[in-house]
Amino acid sequence: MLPILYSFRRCPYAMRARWALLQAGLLVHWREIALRAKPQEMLDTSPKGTVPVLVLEDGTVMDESLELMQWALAQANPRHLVQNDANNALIAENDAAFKHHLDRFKYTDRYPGETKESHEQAGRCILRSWSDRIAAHGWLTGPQIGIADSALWPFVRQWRIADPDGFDGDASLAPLKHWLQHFLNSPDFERLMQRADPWCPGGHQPVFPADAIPVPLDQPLFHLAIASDWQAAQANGSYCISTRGMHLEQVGYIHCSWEHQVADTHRRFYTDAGEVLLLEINTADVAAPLRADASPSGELFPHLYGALPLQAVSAANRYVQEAA
Ligand SMILES: N[C@@H](CCC(=O)N[C@@H](CS)C(=O)NCC(=O)O)C(=O)O
Repeated sequence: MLPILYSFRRCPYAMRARWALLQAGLLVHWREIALRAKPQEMLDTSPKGTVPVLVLEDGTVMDESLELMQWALAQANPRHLVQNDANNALIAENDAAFKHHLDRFKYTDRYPGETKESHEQAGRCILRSWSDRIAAHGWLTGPQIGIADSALWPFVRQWRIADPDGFDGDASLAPLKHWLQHFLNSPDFERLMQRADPWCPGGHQPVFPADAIPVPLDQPLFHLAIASDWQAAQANGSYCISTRGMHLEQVGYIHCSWEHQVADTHRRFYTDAGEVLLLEINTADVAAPLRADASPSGELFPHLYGALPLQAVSAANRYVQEAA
């Protein structure tokens, strides 16, 4: 049984929650809702009536997006998103001051007595402070991506949608624009914005992400490893190479194959790689989440969203390419 996620496609809080679920390699039953007609099941679970809401198998309910992000990253944080006070302070600034100005800038007519200009100015002032941080450090709170980066970009996107010319034309926001583009260009953005019809009890129950499936645990997984990488892992205690020349932290997961996919994976990426080992992975000994995600061709491949413990590898034999 998977956790249940009540979500709304364009809600920035739900977007950041879905982003964290994607990063952590998790799969959930996806109940897309219409804000004007919230399902009674959701209100019974969380009477405050906001999305996102995540309901775990044991009945635990999380109905604050930040709580949900933190829970997801506690399951797996393969890109090592930084979580510290500086990140929390920025999220607090976004959720209070920036959201306040964003709403009044975007929907001024819903707030009698407010002027668009004052909120534009105040919102831009916050955006500039974030842009300055990115210019100085690379990410909002330092040289490494943090939970604040992942939590804020859907709100910055909303601001830009409300005022694309003002946002793009403001030279002081150039670092922020570039930062936003990083998220929008990521393949995860498309997955995050997949559409689903509003859920109704007894109706079709899709999963999120819609192009993924759970990895069956009754069959081994395989991973082709450069022999020297596998030797280095013996000293480190775990293996953290995603695929040839790429680290787990860069990619976000370790590429694996089912048995029938190994030969083709070798042919495509490893023929000139020197000594290559075929690791056979016992899924029962893997702690990090496993999820099978669609590759660009549509073929599903199993992915491990964390380090591969050495004891989960039941065999590591030299891979000999099959005769063509
Ligand atoms: N603090 C909540 C805020 C969530 C929130 O306000 N979501 C909006 C949608 S973007 C909502 O559900 N509003 C209820 C409504 O419009 O009826 C969180 O972080 O999850």
